Amino acid sequence: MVMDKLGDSLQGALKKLVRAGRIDERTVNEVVKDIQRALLQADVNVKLVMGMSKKIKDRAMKEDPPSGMSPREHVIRIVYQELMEIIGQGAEIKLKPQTIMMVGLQGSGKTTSTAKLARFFQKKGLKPAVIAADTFRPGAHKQLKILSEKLNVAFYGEEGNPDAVEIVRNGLKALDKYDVKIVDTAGRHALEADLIDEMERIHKIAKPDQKFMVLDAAIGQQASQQAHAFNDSVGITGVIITKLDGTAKGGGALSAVSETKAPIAFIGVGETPEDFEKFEADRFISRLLGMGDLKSLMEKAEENLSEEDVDVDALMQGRFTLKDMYKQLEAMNKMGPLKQIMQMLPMGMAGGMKVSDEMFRETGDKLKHYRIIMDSMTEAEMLDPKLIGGTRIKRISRGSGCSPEEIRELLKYHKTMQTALKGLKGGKFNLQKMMKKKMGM
Ligand SMILES: Nc1nc2c(ncn2[C@@H]2O[C@H](COP(=O)(O)OP(=O)(O)OP(=O)(O)O)[C@@H](O)[C@H]2O)c(=O)[nH]1
Ligand SMILES: [Mg+2]
Repeated sequence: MVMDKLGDSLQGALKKLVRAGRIDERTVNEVVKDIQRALLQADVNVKLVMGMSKKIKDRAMKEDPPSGMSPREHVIRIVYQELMEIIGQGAEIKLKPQTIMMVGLQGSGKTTSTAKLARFFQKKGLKPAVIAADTFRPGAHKQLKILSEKLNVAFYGEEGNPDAVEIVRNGLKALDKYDVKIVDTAGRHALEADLIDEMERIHKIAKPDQKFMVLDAAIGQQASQQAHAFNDSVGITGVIITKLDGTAKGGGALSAVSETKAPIAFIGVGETPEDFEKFEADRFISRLLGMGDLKSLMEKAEENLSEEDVDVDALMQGRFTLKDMYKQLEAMNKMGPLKQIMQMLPMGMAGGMKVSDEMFRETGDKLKHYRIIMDSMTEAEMLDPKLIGGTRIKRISRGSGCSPEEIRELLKYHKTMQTALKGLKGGKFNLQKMMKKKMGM
């Protein structure tokens, strides 16, 4: 998972609060020490960490818990708020026609993020198009072309033309009828004169509404220098932090960017076009702290499911037939790796489990079997699984080539999901309630 290690350590620290008999100065000190260690390991700046820990300590000892909040919850809330403070709010992304210019050093993930961004707007119902204005690196044109073809996104490029500015000018004209035009530019290994000059000229022609700087999370704290440098030359409106899936230094990059006051717009969490998230600090931190993230799960679901796919109202009332489950499995398929979905569930729902890659693979295989089994059921059985008795199980087993045990397991799985969904109904969206449950308070 993204920033797994930091998440684990922070969750470990908060668990100390639960285990402690009383929340006194000693407990708070211990928890704060653990948090310090966790943040430093994630490459967050020492000064920032020290400042934050002092604030947590002071507030935890001096402020009275708001009414109705236990001392434990109070401390957790302070930790949450102070983390928000160092990560900052995400950038505002408007869902309307606009031109976006991508800038960043070589290999930071500009081209990949251009495609991901196009996908993002496409899912929101806008018509995106991309322009290949990297004439510096051989193959850049082709790379973006292939990516956009896969996504069914309009592409403009002029292979062989070395004049990036001209390409952008022509491209914007040719793509006039598209809503969101994203310009991929060349990267260099450092912010040098050539690059600045080209960026400025493209900037003048494109008059972009957004200028996103793409930044590799692996550079950690140094992100701050880079953000400053790009900001000084073209004035960036948002930062895309990529490769958060592959580094332990994500905390450094996130906090350093936040310090420069350039808001973080998106994060890249893998190589496929779906591995991309709009950055929202509160969700991000909830997830780090292991409090689940129903909000983003729900949004992800909304984006990918059309209404006929799932009857959300029925689900919320606990009406969850095998047919619904089948649709859900299909939807999950659409949504991409199961692992990502599971990570967005609150710990309670995923059973508080730490799931290994292996288990995810197994679960994925299982779901495939489940679908085969359900294909052998009748419509009536799908709507009312109680109809499925011993003889029917045998029939379905023969029809699907799966064992009767597996069919029983599927029925049990359906029951569990049904119960879980009933639980969802009970207002678990409330953060405090979720925390309480998770922390056993
Ligand atoms: N794991 C992971 N890999 C990423 C992510 N974003 C980009 N990459 C990979 O990073 C490498 C470089 O990405 P590009 O998009 O080509 O980078 P670029 O900034 O366009 O590079 P230049 O055009 O050479 O300046 C590719 O192998 C991408 O697949 C991410 O969020 N996670
Ligand atoms: Mg590129």
